[in-house]
Amino acid sequence: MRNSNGLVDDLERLASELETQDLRSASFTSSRTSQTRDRLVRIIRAYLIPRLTNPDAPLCVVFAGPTGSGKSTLVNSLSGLEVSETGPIRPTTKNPVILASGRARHHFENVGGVECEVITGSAPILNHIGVVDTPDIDSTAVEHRVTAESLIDCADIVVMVTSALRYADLVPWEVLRRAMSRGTPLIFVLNRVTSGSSGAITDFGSRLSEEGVEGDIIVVPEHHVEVGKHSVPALAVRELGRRLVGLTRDRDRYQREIFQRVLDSTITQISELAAQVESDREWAGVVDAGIRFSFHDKAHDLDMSGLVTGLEISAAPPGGRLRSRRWRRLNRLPSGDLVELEATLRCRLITLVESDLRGMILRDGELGIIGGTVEDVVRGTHVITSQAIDGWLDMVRGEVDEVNKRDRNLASAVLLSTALDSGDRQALESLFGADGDVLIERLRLALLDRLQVVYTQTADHLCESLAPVSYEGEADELAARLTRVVARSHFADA
Ligand SMILES: Nc1nc2c(ncn2[C@@H]2O[C@H](COP(=O)(O)OP(=O)(O)OP(=O)(O)O)[C@@H](O)[C@H]2O)c(=O)[nH]1
Ligand SMILES: [Mg+2]
Repeated sequence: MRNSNGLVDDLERLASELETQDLRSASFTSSRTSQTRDRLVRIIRAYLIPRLTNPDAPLCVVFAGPTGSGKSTLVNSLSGLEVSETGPIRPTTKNPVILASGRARHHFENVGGVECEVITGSAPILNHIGVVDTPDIDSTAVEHRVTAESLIDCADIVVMVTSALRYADLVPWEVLRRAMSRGTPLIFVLNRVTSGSSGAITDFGSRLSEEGVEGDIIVVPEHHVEVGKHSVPALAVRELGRRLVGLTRDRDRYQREIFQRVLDSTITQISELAAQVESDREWAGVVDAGIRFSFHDKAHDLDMSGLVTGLEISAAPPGGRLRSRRWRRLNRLPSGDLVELEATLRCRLITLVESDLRGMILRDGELGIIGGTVEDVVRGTHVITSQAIDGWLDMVRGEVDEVNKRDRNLASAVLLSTALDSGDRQALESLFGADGDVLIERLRLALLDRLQVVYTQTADHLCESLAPVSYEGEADELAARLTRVVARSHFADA
């Protein structure tokens, strides 16, 4: 158990690399990726490395289990101290309490990032072990469970305490699986068994085998607890104490074995995590491609008819520029009218594009998977939408430079209405001659190209917004939504 071959450095490097991994795209299919990562880092930093650097520290025995199962009572009884509060109010233990020998105090003041109250005593059992009494794992106080789980991650042995009344509850089994996945040895205590509840022993045993757990159960019968006492008679915990002391007899071998188990399972879990992250990233790539595909070329589907209204220009006579002098004079447009037309069009175009984008985001991004709201994404594209439209209006203004100064406002209005809608082709010819049609085609495409940039950037923005926030409990729904997006893009492909 010495750091003979630079293992500490390797583990430290591994922990740092894990910590700095960017897992943003890795949470599409699993909301637990970063929790798993944090846990593996904790096991390396708070268990594996300390075991190499402090090989003589006492074994850390963590008592865990549901509220009221009698953990604190057992811990008190084992150590002969009555230091951990017990009581009828659930939950009782709010912060972890550690019983250790005076010499070992410093090993237990912070366990896996959890600040612990250490109480020292001289009971012989404390020469070899530190006993950790954890808050319950099943109460409504979520932080209790988090604390207990962090402590379990640092344990050399976990004593799972449950009672004849509570052994079937769901949460303890989840915690048990977690402890097992780490490779931690477990001792099972079925506490407070009465003659009436002896069936629970067989039942509990079957549940353990269903979970693939080997090992027998230490049964602690219900004892009389005197008023004002926080422990049961020493006899009640004799078997448990014997087992714990037994483990410490060949302590070095035991610790080497546990260290190796935890190390192996940590490495396996890191490999699994890496594979998961890799496949999540591929999946994220497919989702991104699906979204980008749906936004591709979509600006060209915009229906801009009806955007130009209130423009009163009489029908132009046939015969082109030469024949239309009178018509141009009659339809001269005051600058104020053109400014108003441009402003109205600008607003209507922005509204049209934004509501189209909103609809597409709602369909493809679908609320809940984006880091914020649909409105945040739409708002994020407002500036580029306005810039695209302003740029295009400037372009239209530039096209009338060649036109007789007095007719320029009229020419602008005709270009705008013809480019966006069918407009009056005769009017176009009266102002721009035979080149009018080409000009309109160019303007129309220029607008669509500019708007398409907005659609593409919105797709980018949406993909970025898919960065995971907290999907706890929504992972399945999320996966289903993303599958729909991808399926749609394949459908469109076909
Ligand atoms: N009569 C009797 N009462 C017991 C026995 N063991 C525990 N109790 C009582 O059960 C209640 C809960 O025991 P605790 O030791 O506080 O349980 P805990 O698991 O630490 O509970 P939390 O701290 O809430 O997680 C207390 O009132 C104890 O006195 C027993 O063997 N007999
Ligand atoms: Mg307690």
